[in-house]
Amino acid sequence: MTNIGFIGLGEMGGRITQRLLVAGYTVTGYNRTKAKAQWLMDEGMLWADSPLRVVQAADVIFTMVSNTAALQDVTGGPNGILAGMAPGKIYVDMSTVSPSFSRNLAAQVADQGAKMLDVPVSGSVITLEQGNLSLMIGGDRETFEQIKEILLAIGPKVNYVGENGKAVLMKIAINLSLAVQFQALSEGLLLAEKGGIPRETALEVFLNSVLASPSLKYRAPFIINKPANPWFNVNMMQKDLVLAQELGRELNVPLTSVAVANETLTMARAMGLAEEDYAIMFEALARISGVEQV
Ligand code: NA7
Repeated sequence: MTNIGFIGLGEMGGRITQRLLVAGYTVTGYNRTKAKAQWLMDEGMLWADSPLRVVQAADVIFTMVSNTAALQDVTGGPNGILAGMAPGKIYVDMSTVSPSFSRNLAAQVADQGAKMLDVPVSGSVITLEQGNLSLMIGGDRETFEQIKEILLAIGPKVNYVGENGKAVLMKIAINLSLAVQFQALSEGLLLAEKGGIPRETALEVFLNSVLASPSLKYRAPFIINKPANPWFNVNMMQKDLVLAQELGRELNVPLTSVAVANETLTMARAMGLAEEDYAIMFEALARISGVEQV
């Protein structure tokens, strides 16, 4: 069976690694903060001391880190991924980062005789745990076919999108709706609440309506009960919207609803809520609407 490497064992990367271990793969992992990976070592993951060491131990290497700067940190330098890339290795980045950075990285990987795919995912912690994650694939189709079985062990929906960078572009195009939908949900709920309908009632009716998307179904309840650990915080959500805005400017596509949702996230940051799950957009809008928090 293929030896797998995984770098970036956060909320998503950690759980994906766990799925790969359960599927029977040997996984060698690295995380900047080693303590956060202890639970995976307890479940059989092998530890390596740097991204380079992971690459040396594996044939297919995954990364899933916060943003473009983090990806630069784990790929560059003498202990980075690029230093170990060689013919026969396949590198898969699952982070949501700048598509142009991803394309450049793929070119550097190809210069060393290896292959890279961008494979971002749609879905959250709960989607992943339920085995319903959706994966988008950018890069050459042949490389995708080579590792399709591994990707299917992560999630049941794998969609080939196009050449390098196209899957991460697609992911950003999808993710902008998360915040935009939450903005509209929050505004509707506040209208209902200020008009005299209890928040719980309004939320329940909303989630029984045709507007209850899968993402709103799992995240809207956070308006009533905040999660113990944020699944995707304000900073991370805003990172995706800013990536969308950069693409909008580059491709001349006005993203008007994104601009509004992005300002709500900035408002939440200004209120000291940057580390909260982005469902806190509701609270930020409630405060400026003069609605008491329950
Ligand atoms: P998390 O849970 O915030 O995890 C982020 C991971 O990225 C975590 O392993 C971090 O290590 C790692 N990270 C962050 N910055 C760096 C730097 N500079 N160097 C090395 N490693 C770093 O995010 P998610 O799992 O929810 O999401 C990951 C990506 O998937 C993101 O692009 C999403 O948009 C989609 P740490 O544990 O903090 O040491």
